[in-house]
Amino acid sequence: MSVIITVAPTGPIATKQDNPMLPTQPDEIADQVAEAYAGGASVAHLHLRDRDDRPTADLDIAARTVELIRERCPILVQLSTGVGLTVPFEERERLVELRPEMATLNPCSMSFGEGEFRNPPAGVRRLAARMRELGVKPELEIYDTGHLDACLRLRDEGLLAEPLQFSIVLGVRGGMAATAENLMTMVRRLPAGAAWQVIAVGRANLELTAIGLALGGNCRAGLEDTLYLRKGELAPGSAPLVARAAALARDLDLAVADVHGARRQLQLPH
Ligand code: KMH
Ligand code: ZN
Repeated sequence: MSVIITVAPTGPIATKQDNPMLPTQPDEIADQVAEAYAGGASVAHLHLRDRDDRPTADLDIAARTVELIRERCPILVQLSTGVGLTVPFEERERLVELRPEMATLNPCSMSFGEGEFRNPPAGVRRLAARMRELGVKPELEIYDTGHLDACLRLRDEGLLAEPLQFSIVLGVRGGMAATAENLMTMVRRLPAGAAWQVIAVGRANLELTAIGLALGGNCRAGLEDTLYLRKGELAPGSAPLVARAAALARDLDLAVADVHGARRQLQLPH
């Protein structure tokens, strides 16, 4: 088994004012994804922005971004159906119609910082069913212990196929705090055979990414999760964060998966 590194170049909230290197337009995102691919990322987790840099689920913008990425490198594409807190669920769920290799599935509604992240149960079921129909692999985003239980219920209802793939999200205000203890609790509770990665948001990004790798998980790196390389030093893009994650893995004697290895491990069709 080798470590799958997912690059997350653009999130739902940060702006270029927070970090001028944040890519927001399709060509900027594609360029940074290609750099991250060269540094060891095999999956690209994507949020899109409109011309005014607001989060969007616009299918043309998404398709254009994916096309530009495919021109540059063969990285696996994972579209975020989380999109952004202001975009209605009914728009967000349409993104899977582009049939990316993967897409996120956020199983529950929650507070998210000062905003609300709406994932109504009927919508989540509909989206899970549609992803299964289209052959889009869900990345299950769990921000709390109850979110894992919700995913297991979806599995039991036949809406999710095994092996399940989880992101354990730590550090969002409204979800679990970014602590090693919370990570351990979640890892212990995962069903046998599940793939998982840590998404550590904010200051604890480096530390919890390292702990996740040491525990046998995959990892995610990029400006979506932290805007800084270290305290007071803005990251000049996602590639340096990916390079750091790859170095951490190698220092732990773990191989970094290429796209073929990632496909195999996640049991995606070839
Ligand atoms: N922004 C992260 C806290 C998604 O895009 O669907 C979680 C995330 C979820 O990446
Ligand atoms: Zn995301």
